Amino acid sequence: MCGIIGIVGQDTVADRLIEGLKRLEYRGYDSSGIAVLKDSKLLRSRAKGKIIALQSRLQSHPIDGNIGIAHTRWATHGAPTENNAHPHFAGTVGVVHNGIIENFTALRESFKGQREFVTETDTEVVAHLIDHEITLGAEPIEAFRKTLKKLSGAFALGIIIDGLDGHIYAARRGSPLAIGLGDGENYIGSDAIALASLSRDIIYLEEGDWAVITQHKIDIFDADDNPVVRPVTHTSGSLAAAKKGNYRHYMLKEIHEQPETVGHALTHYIDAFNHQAVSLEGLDFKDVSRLTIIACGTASYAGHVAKYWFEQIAELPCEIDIASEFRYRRPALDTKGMALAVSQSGETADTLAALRYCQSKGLKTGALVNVMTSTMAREADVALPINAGPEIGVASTKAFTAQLTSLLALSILAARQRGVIDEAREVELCSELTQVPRLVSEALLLDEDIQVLAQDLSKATSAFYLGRGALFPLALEGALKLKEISYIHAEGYAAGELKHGPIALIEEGTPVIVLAPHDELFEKTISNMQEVASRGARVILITDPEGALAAGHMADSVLISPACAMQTAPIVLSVAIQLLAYHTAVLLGTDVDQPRNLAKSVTVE
Ligand code: HGA
Repeated sequence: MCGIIGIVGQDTVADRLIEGLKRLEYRGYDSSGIAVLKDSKLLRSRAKGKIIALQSRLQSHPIDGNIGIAHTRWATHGAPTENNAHPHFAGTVGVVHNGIIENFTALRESFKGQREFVTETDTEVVAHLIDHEITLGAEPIEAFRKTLKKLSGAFALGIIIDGLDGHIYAARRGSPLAIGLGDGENYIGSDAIALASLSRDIIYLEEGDWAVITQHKIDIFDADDNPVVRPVTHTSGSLAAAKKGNYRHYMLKEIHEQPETVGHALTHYIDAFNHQAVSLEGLDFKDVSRLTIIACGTASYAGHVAKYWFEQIAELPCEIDIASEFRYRRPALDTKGMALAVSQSGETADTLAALRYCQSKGLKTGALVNVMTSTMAREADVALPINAGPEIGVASTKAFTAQLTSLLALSILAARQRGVIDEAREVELCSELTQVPRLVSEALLLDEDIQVLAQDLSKATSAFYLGRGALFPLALEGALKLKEISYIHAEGYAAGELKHGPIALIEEGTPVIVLAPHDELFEKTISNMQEVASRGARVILITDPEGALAAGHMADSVLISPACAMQTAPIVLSVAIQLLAYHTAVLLGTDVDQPRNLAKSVTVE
């Protein structure tokens, strides 16, 4: 959330900053802005809304220079107006910020009567603090260092100072920040994607680090102000390849990539030749007393599905908690337990805090992430990739199915390590899993049928998703997808729970999407389907060929997803719920890739 980029260049930077911002737009799109130093003077341009608005502002009123910082915002403090857009200026100082300065009110108060604040943001105070120190006579580096000591909360900062043409000051506490190395120039960016067209040699700042960056030099200091050297990571060129191609939206492209991305996830965890779960260095579930999965949003639903797998396949007690609750509820944890953080970006603030809490309690930790250079991947004892490639659509799709695939494979590994399955069962489970890429591509053939169904759904004001067992969390995910991108109110429910209250909401024509493959819970779910159908619900049954034969006539519409094993059904059925949300949103004309109020990679709590 909120994207930062900065360049200390040997040439003009405005176009390159805009290009970098576009890559970061998935992190926030309330407003954007750039600031440059031109003849030692700070200049800035900002615009409300998407980066395209800033770009046209720059076309009519160009600014440029050889050094600059830029920002795309997801507002936490202050409305998403042009005035609250970053960069924020105070005196000689220009600041871009990702995160929340928690003590900003007290800091603003400390300047009462001395300085005028012109925005509602927490960020503006950072510019004032640095400028204040400079006016008292401090060297800029000293002013920056002293300011960092006064801030509490989470931040990544990029700063340029009037008169100091050659320097960007940067800091990272809580929010991610990377430095890109160039030839005669250097860069900062929220992530390697932002820097993809500028540099592939990246230094990830560590927690508490701050840095002074010039064209030819990068000085990094740790939280105690000691000079430090951080390793340089060479990133792959694939980051630069995040393009929409012929697809109308990134989301649609990412839905269609799933046969491949699920396959990539599988390759890491399953030896498809021998049908075995791959042993992973540092990962042993044998003596683990309890697995605690922590995640937010869609990733938490992947964790919720995995709870069924770890308990049923590996007989490993497993709990799943939403990270924002987990981190503050002071959960009682067993030191023989293991915690697994699940996050696409590996930077989700609440999940990261929950992971650190588990570490502080002595638990072994793992991080299942898409970005292996992320903070979670670096801080957890074991980093586990999902290998989905860059996901640009804000509503997660291919990362979800890659998380599910990885988690199912890990539960098979856990089952073997704990001695609760024999070789034959392991072979059976692994071969079921290796069929998933094919089944997902077959499920994509439902696209046209789903477009037809979406027409009715797009007229609804409210919808329900029902499922049992591991398909209950998939019902939650189906409802979330619909809410996120179509803005239709939707609820996911455990099919057996509906009659304990929410069934009161069912009336003539209420759409109810029932997830019921022909498994051991099929009859039960179909009974629940009939309960809502007899109260006027318009039922869409998502099932497999056998389920369609048995109960298709009881539903208003049927989507026949390919037959698959019970354990893999949550992955295969994901495709139908994603496409249903997608086509509904397209019919409603919403901004599918960048839905309102949302942003990807939630780096604030
Ligand atoms: N608090 C700042 C930055 C917001 C942010 O990082 N969002 O993720 C603001 O509201 O502008």
